Amino acid sequence: MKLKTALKYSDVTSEHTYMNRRALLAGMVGAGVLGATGARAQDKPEFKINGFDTTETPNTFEEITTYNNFYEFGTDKGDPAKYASALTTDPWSVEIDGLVERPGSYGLGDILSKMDIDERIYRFRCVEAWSMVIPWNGFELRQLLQLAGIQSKAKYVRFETLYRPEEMRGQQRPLLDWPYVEGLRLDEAMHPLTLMATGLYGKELPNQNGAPLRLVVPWKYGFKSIKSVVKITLTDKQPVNTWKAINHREYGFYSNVNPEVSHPRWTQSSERRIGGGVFAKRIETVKFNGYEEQVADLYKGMDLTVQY
Ligand SMILES: Nc1nc2c(c(=O)[nH]1)N[C@H]1C(S)=C(S)[C@@H](COP(=O)(O)O)O[C@H]1N2
Ligand SMILES: [Mo]
Repeated sequence: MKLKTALKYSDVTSEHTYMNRRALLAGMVGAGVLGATGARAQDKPEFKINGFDTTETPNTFEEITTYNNFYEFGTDKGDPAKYASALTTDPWSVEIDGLVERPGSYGLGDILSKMDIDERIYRFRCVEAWSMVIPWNGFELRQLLQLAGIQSKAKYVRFETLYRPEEMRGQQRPLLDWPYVEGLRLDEAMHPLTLMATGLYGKELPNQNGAPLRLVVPWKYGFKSIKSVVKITLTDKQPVNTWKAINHREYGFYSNVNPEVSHPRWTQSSERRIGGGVFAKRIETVKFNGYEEQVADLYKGMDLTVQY
């Protein structure tokens, strides 16, 4: 495993120091963003994307690992933290098949030995209108797809989560149509922002966050970021993703963060930043979750109110 970033969590002594060093690097301290009022209390999120990283203060490890959506372990936000330790994540392999040159079962250790592990401080926006800032570790999905070799007819990538009801107690009930499935268009999958996360805060990925390997697509609603991936299929047909299959009026295939397209049951124009406290004001939701400059080109000519 090769670590590319100069500043890693393991370089510093505490989460507090870590965040302040990140802020210093981002030039935020001088601007007073870390002052008493804090970015979380402001109406407009104040941030820049420097390279890959947002300049906002990351949520704490505690927040990121105790407020989760992972229906394989139950539907309450606290269920994954309570029950996901039952999941065996070693050994782990990923079946890569479909329109690839080298289909087969790829062991996780083998994959990791070939990937460049980076740190990415990403904004994360759930379709339920809450958000966090998460310091992930991981590698770009395109590196893995290139390892398998992409055939020229491939247009989409389909992902599948593990199905193991003995260890994933939520799968013993028909909460969703198991296994959880997600998909991306190939150009979205090849975008350098699209990450396969293997850790957070420089630590191994906790089970509740989708260990040992989960997708992270920061400009899309959180449900696209499928957890505990065991299968990746390149295909020429748009995959049917789990949430769209359940309710296609409420959840689409693209699922790009878009404040102009409301969910049928609530607005998507603002969000609640986790950790802000009960009195914190909601912050404005921004198009493509703040990554418009990086990804808008992927959707040129598309009507995003129709292809939501
Ligand atoms: N397999 C699987 N992946 C999943 C989910 C799930 O229930 N099962 N929930 C999704 C939703 S709705 C969100 S918001 C994010 C939550 O990721 P986090 O718990 O790491 O913040 O995971 C996504 N990936
Ligand atoms: Mo979500």
